[in-house]
Amino acid sequence: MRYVRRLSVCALLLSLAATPVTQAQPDPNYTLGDALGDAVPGMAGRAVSVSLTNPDPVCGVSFDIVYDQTILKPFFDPPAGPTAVAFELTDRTEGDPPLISVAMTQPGVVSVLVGSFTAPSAPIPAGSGPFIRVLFRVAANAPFGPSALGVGNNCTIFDDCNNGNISPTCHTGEFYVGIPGDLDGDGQIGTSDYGMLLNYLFFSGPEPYPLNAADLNRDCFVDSVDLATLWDIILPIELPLWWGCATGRS
Ligand SMILES: [Ca+2]
Ligand SMILES: [Ca+2]
Repeated sequence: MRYVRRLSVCALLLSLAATPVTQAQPDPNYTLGDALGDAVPGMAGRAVSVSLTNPDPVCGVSFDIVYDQTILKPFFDPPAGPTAVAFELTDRTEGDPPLISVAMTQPGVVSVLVGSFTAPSAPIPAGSGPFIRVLFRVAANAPFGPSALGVGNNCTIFDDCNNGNISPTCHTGEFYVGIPGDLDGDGQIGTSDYGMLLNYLFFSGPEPYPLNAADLNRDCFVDSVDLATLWDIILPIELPLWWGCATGRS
């Protein structure tokens, strides 16, 4: 069973104040960010995954996710506090339970802190990939297309749990609001989307983006079933039935 201790926002601020951030050139070997998510308008509880690359184990990380308020709203977790935002851990952070604070600290900003801060513990092992997923809901009137997810403010890696900080290279990501079946992002569902999926599945063509737009039966796989489903959707749109002109049996 997953065990997670939450920090209050006050504890978060106190811990950050007690841990002076070293102003240094970003280290290209350590990266934080690449926040990615996708959904259709009105969808709730959609995960924005945030990635971390660290060649050595680290004690923790802190960063802000800056999002477009007209498109995204935090998916709150009321039992954890009035501004607490729901999140999920990944395999990278589940092994050694860290302290976690995920909270909306101002409109348009969710602040995240993950770490133990008790030397010599190092809860995040060396590796690369998503380490936390923060949940949002998508506005019902969100426009289609990408919007930036900034990861920059307070972007810090806590190296050795003893005030040893690293300035990582911080990468901005994006949230994509899409239409199921629109795989080329032109806002329409048509034969070009079918061709793209056919090419991807059988001819090593480029991967549709976002890939979730191609999982039309929501079984978490993209395969020939989705291709057939897409054709069923396209057929009545692109090939309307015609009134015939027959005069007898051929
Ligand atoms: Ca399209
Ligand atoms: Ca599928």
